[in-house]
Amino acid sequence: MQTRLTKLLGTKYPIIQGGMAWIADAILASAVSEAGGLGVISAMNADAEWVRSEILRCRTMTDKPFGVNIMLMSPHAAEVAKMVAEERVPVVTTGAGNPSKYIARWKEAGVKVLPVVASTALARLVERAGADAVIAEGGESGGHVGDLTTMALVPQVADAVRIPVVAAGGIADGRGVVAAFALGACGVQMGTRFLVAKECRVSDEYKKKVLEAKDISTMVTGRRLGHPVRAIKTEYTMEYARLEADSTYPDEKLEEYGVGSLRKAVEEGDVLHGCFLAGQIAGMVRQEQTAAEIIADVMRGAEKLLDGVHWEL
Ligand code: TUI
Repeated sequence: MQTRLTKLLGTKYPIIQGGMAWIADAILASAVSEAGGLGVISAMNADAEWVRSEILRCRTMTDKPFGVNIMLMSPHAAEVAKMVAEERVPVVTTGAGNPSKYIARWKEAGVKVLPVVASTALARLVERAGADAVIAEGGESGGHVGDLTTMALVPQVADAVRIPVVAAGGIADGRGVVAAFALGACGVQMGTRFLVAKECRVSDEYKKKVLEAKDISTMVTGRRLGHPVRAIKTEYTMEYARLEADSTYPDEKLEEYGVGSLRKAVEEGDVLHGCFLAGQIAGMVRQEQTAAEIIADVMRGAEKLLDGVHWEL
């Protein structure tokens, strides 16, 4: 299936894997890219040398295009931004901030730039700064979330910019892909469904939490500190919500309570202190599959719905 996104990225399918912090490594990214999507390595809070080693590792496992996601709140964002230009990675996606100051350097190095945006204002800004496409991510997604839903955000971003729009947040199957097309996107980004990929090396407890989740199993915490994140509801997130609502509990202690919780979920499977980031579609994710099976299943579903439909994508 060819769309403006597959032409831009040089991929077989219009599917990007979300740059999930602590989770999206060279193994997952190369598996998604080999399967015809765009695999993405998360730079999370790591330094440039760690990210460079993941890029080199990815290149040993695939010769297909892949990306690096730079979380702009990371203390190492600037050095990682410089390094991905040196390495000429095919694609950069960004999250949790405005990447405009880095875009010219990436473009000079031939890097395709796809910022994640949660508003039309940021979409317009990054288009003016030279972004190749935008990923419009609604608050149904896991991790750091904006205010708008995918349903409301994607068509407004599609009207606001001329560059291709990728929809993210709440998409897990072919129905979501076709809905994204109907809203004006020419591709999707999925994170939560890839959490249970065989090539995704999160703890077994993490996969179990996603597989057991139902529609109302996620919640958002962290609004008080300005970084709202969606995760699977657990004792830990409920306690965080209680502390957050308690105005006598200081911000610094709340911040402290959150430190390390994602790593504890991903690496240790710590169900008491871990924060299991996942999107609202976790309830639709029913089985562990290879990245190739996930992509084939999503595309089969989309193509079935699109049979006989002729859209300009
Ligand atoms: O970034 C994400 N998802 C993430 S980042 C992350 S790591 C983290 N851990 C703890 C606390 C906070 C982050 C986990 N998940 N998605 C992309 C995304 N970007 N969603 C929303 C935004 C966004 C929001 C506001 C992008 C820009 C923005 O405005 C920035 C500006 O300067 O205008």
